[in-house]
Amino acid sequence: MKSAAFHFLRVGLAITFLWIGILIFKNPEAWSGYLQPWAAGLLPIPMAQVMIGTAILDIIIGVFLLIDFLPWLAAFVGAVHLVIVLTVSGITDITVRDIGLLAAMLALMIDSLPSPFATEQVVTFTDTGYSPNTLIIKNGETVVFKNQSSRTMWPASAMHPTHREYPTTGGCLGSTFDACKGVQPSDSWSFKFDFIGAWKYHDHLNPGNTGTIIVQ
Ligand SMILES: [Cu+2]
Repeated sequence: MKSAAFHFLRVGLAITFLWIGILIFKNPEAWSGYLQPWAAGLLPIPMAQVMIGTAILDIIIGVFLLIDFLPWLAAFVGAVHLVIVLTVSGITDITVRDIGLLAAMLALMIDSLPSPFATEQVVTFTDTGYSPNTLIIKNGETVVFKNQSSRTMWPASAMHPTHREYPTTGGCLGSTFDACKGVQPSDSWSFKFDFIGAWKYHDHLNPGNTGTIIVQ
């Protein structure tokens, strides 16, 4: 998740939906012509209100996607909207584009769905080091580093001493994958992994103790 491809798709679809929303808003009558007569006959409220509502919905979807706010929900509503458009407008010259947009929306939704199965994974720190030494997790999962040793623990991204290997900034030294302080025996420190890769870490107080979190 949150790869460059996700952001290209998110911003591209945001521009498309904002743009179409504004176009419909400026000229609702022209766009209502795409509705098949059978679909127009089903409307419980006047056509002009339906088109204004559609314009507002498209703009809201566009704004949500643009600011990366609940992108899975915006993409879901956008995909439902496109299915309705494909259904009520029949096969026209622009159908081909709506199919592509629908596929892109579904891809965006699937990629940004919050995982209901996201669980906590545990790495235990003992006097002999981190266990398991290599832990494989799914992207978005949280790892709890539990200190069950007799000394203070400080997990942090490779490389010692700069801690810059994990690709975030804003930590105390480099990456945010950094406890930034000693964690006392029987305490723990948690970190949520959002980037796919093999992330090496070490104990900042005892850099010989290392481990790897593989995020898939
Ligand atoms: Cu270090």
